[in-house]
Amino acid sequence: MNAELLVVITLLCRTASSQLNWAVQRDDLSEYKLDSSVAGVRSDLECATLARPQHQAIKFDRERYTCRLYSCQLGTSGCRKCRNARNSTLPLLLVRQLDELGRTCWRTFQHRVDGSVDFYRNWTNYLTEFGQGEDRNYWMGLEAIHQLTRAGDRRVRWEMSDWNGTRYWWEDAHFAVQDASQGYRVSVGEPEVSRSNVATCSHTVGAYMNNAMFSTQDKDQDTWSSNCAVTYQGAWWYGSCHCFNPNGRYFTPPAAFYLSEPLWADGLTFSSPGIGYPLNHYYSMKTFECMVAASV
Ligand SMILES: [Ca+2]
Repeated sequence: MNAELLVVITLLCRTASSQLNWAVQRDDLSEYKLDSSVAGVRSDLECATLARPQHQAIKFDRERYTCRLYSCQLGTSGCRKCRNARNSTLPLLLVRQLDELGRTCWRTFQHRVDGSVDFYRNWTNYLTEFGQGEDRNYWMGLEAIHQLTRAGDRRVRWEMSDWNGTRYWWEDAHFAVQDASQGYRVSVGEPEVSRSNVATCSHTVGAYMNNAMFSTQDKDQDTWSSNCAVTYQGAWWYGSCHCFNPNGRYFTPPAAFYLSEPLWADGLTFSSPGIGYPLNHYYSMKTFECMVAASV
């Protein structure tokens, strides 16, 4: 690798279309769409000045003097995953920063891709990391999530895909997890419609996530008379009980398509008000990923 590229360089240019800067970072181009390719460009800097707000990554080809402009297929604030940034097999791009604080990528703290890791675990297990790494089935650990978000100014992004390959995402402007003495209580801002392609529950509805402590099968800290973690076979910031259940049981088709009592809502389900199947508790998603804005 070119030594100069080991350093994440923030270009000082500020384009007319954006006040955010750019950083050199790896990412998965399959999540982007090539919008245009401009010939006769002489530098990264010039390439960056050509980007419009929809362009979330650019790539300057030094040999052909060509600037490629990419939009993200997961919304204007999507793509740019930290787990990709650390994957040396992926191409180096110039990516737009996520926010004014210089964050350049989404850090994965939870991820499900298949049923090869059991997520129905106890409190002690959820305190620390488990799984196969951020690219696959993964839990960062409550203490690490607390440390990552303790400043309290993190954006959070949720992504999932159904068994037809349709991808859904939504974001909240704020996400912070308190420490062990507070039961790893979460505070989460309201969903931001402009950064989402799916409507989701309001977190301030008392039954759901905001201000909930974390619960596991052996530590009931929810607000329900029974134990949400046992009933819904997961571990989460349950209120009474959940709008989505990322750490629930992993189902594969055809079982994933027809959850019903007593399995209703215990898969990787997502309930979107007013939309219906498959965005309700009868359908278990294929993948789920939870991320916060961070830097590499
Ligand atoms: Ca309870």
